Amino acid sequence: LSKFDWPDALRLETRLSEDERMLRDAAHQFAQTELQPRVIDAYRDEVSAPELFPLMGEAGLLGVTIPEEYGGLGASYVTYGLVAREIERVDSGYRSMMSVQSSLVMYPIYAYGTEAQKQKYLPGLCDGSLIGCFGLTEPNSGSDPSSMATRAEKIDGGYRITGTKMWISNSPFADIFVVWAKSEAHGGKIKGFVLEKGMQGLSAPAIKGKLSLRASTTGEIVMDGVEVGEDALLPNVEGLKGPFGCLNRARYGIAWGVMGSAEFCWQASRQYGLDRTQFGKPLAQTQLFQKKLADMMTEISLGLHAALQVGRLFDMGDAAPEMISLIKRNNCGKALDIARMARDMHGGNGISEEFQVIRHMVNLETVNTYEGTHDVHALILGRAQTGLQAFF
Ligand code: TGC
Ligand code: FAD
Repeated sequence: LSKFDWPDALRLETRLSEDERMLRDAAHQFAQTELQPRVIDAYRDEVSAPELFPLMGEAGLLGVTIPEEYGGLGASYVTYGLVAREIERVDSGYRSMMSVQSSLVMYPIYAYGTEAQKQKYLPGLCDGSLIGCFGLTEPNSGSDPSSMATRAEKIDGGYRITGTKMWISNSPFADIFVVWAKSEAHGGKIKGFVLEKGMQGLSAPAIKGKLSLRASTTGEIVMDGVEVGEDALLPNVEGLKGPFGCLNRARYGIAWGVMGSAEFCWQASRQYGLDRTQFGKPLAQTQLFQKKLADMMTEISLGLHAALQVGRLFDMGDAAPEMISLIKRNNCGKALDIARMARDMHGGNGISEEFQVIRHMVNLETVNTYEGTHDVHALILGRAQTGLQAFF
């Protein structure tokens, strides 16, 4: 029998290829040298940081799965997951900036767009000179996007789009807006459109006062009769499967990302327990503390291996959306539990920005909610096994 390696209890490392390990290490290096030094101030001061996009682009972290001919890395979904994990080890908000750009903006242009749209937008989105956002959620339409009120009316040579999107990551500084609207020219079906900053009637006010995910900028998208040409339409998909095709990818990346956040909290708690003495011995020498560390290690190890399995299936073209719901729901819920536990294990220091666990904890409240809430994914999994839908 071999020696146990506690940080990699079930040997994820042995299941990664050389290329995957190399790109993961590059992402780790970038996250620790570029992102970690900023995050405490950025979170406290709610700093908007569009300048991070070109830095992430240069490091090859945007458009990991987009083919090289459009400026991406053409790498695997497993690699994309590993990158998300390294960024979210620092902060969920930074991972959010990256995953919206890659899965929710580049993917729909790549999968549903024309060759001209791909040539026009993808290289700039990959190198970070363009920033994108994705507008599905509305003030009265969150878990139930089929009820959206945004409309595209047909006009001569194009469309007029009217509606408001709410809680949109990156929107206040975005150049490119992928928005979903019910199109009268397509029988009222949902269609995707690519809008550009500066269009008449388009604005993106910031949402201030978030007490979670403060290092990521969030806003609205207000479309007051925005007129676009035919070339703004993403022609190759219609219906909810358009936005859901993007969400499958982003949710998958989140399942990896939150494990990075959880690993930070776990390892910080272990170190804290070794360093801090109470009642004459290290906290880490108490049974309760060790039980909590054992639970953390177990859930993280299982969550990472589940994400890897879905990633491998994704790369073989064999992942089902329900598998993604399973890992998004489980890994977010478990990461949130771990972050709450870590906050407690740090005692009073646990509420200080310096120890960082409370920032992860509060971020994970958002991550557990966006991209399908914990309960919505339960309903998806309930429907999958009973054949009965319980949404309405
Ligand atoms: P339902 O009847 O289930 O499906 C309607 C049509 O969509 C298709 N579909 C999918 N296609 C591909 N992948 C999936 N995962 C799909 N899920 C559904 C389905 O086949 C059907 O197609 P068709 O051709 O038969 O019409 O639709 P429903 O209205 O009953 O859906 C219910 C529900 C709850 C499952 C769904 O609406 C849902 O998942 N709600 C959650 C909404 C959500 O996730 N919003 C995310 C907004 S974006 C975001 O949060 C970004 S944050 C990112 C960041 O900052 O990191
Ligand atoms: P609701 O749908 O109103 O849900 C409220 C509660 O009711 C939840 O607990 C939910 O689980 C529960 N619930 C809802 N329906 C049912 C049901 N049928 N049965 C039982 N319980 C139910 N959206 C985008 O389009 N683009 C983005 O970039 C984006 N970024 C975001 C960034 C942040 C910081 C946040 C907070 C949100 C973001 N979102 C984005 C929106 C996010 O996807 C939604 O908040 C999420 O889908 C939930 O919708 P809601 O907030 O309207 O909650």
